[in-house]
Amino acid sequence: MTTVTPEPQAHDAGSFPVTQDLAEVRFLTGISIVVPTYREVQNIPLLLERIARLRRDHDLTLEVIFVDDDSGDGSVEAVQASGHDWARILVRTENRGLSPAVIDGFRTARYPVLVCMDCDLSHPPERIPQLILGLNAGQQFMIGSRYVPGGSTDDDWGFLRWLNSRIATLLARPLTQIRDPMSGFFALRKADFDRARDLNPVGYKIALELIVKCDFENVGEVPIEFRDRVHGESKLTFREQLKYIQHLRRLYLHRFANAMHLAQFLVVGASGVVVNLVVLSLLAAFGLPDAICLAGGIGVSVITNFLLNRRFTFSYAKNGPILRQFAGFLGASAVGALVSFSVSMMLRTRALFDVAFGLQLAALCGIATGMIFNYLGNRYIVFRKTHVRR
Ligand SMILES: Nc1nc2c(ncn2[C@@H]2O[C@H](COP(=O)(O)OP(=O)(O)O)[C@@H](O)[C@H]2O)c(=O)[nH]1
Ligand SMILES: [Mg+2]
Repeated sequence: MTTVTPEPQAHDAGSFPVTQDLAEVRFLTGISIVVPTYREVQNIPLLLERIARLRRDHDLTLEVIFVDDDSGDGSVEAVQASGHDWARILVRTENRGLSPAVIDGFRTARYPVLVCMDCDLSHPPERIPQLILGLNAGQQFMIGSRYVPGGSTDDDWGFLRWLNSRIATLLARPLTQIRDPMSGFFALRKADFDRARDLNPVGYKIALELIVKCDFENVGEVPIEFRDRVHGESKLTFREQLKYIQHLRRLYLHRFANAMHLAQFLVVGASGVVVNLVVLSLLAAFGLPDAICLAGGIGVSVITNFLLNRRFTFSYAKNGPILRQFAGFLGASAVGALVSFSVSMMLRTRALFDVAFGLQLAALCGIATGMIFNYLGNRYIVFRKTHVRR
């Protein structure tokens, strides 16, 4: 992670020193700026005006593509009225939503550098050259960030809105180390975008989706002053925020497939321990002999473990032949169960030590030993490494 720090005076939005580096931006290939819009008719001319100034000042080759979800509020006319031949608007009527709109815009972009930004003037277009300098310096993805030194949000961000944004960012931390992955202001190369596979953006967080699915490692941040919108309304609803949780789960499964399976397997195993202890304590309460209590606890927990693993951990196999799967599972657990039972009984009957263990403690020790056997059996027998054939 790198932070590309702008020149100190660049913090006052709008003014932008043309240093040696920034001058270089002129020689870069063209930039396609994609702006998802929904009911932004008032903001379109204001944004175009600022981009026009930027284009002039830096002699940039660029196009602006508004991707509108059929707002019907005069947005199309507003773009046409601007008279800029480098600005156009796509009107979508299907698969509505911010992220799909951005992806559609990127697909129709004609230049090798892609920029995405909001239409509501929250994102300063004057920072675009710095995003591009980051790409030039070897970054794969550059993001305009509120949370790196020099970045800020408007003062009237209420505590709840701030907290919400910070929690959302924290939940994404295992996926990316950048400070502001929630930002909708970013730049990347079209060639990298074209290589992205299984893009499946649910909701708002298109930058996060791209960083994870494109496996970007070099991501840089440029501080921005985030301005609250003056015209129109935010479309970030509570429903969108719920979709974010769903989006995160998919991204975690994509990035950590093996670890997610193991974690689910362990959670199911832990639930089995609880089931085991509850069942054996119930049977003991009826005054049944220890052997029956221990066997009952193991038997019931093997069944619940099987059902839960089939439903969650290995959910891809949940429609397979259940009896055959159960037989396989029993075979795999049999050794562990037998060890668990024997160890518990030996602890209980003083066959191992001089003291007799309590029933539950004996059961827990048995379970722990049985699990080690289960693991070793799977590791070295069921899933052993096969010999390399010549
Ligand atoms: N095409 C399209 N654009 C959208 C949609 N929802 C929001 N936008 C645009 O995406 C940008 C960010 O949305 P905004 O409502 O400002 O979200 P906020 O900044 O998180 O409050 C703005 O330019 C919106 O006009 C949508 O469903 N389709
Ligand atoms: Mg906004």
